[in-house]
Amino acid sequence: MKSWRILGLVLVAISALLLLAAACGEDEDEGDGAPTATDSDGASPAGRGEVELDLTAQNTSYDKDELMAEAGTDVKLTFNNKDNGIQHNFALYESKDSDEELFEGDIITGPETTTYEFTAPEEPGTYFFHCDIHPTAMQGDFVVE
Ligand SMILES: [Cu+2]
Repeated sequence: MKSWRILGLVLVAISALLLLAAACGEDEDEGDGAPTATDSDGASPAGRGEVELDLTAQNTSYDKDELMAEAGTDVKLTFNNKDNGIQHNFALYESKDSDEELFEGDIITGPETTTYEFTAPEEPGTYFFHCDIHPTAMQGDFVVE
């Protein structure tokens, strides 16, 4: 009977400690979280912006040899293939010599327009894009700031 009561008291004490710990933890989170969210909107993943870019393919060449986006932004790339009966796409690579494809846009046959959506790389630098069908004729730099 006596030991049962002690066990009960111990359990109550443990629960009280756990509740206290949880309450403290929450307070700390709120304290840390609020200023960070307002201070650096650009650095928080939820605060990342969106950028709209466009690229046209005509006579088996792109109308731009450079596209730009901020690191980690959601890119909406409107791709206009004006070449009647010819297939083109946009594909993003780590570098010109890299086989590592960061984004592969669906190939479309002109005349057709599509929108590619992808996230710009997190690391600033100069990346590379080309058309997978005409990799040497259609290429450019994808600059991440
Ligand atoms: Cu092409």
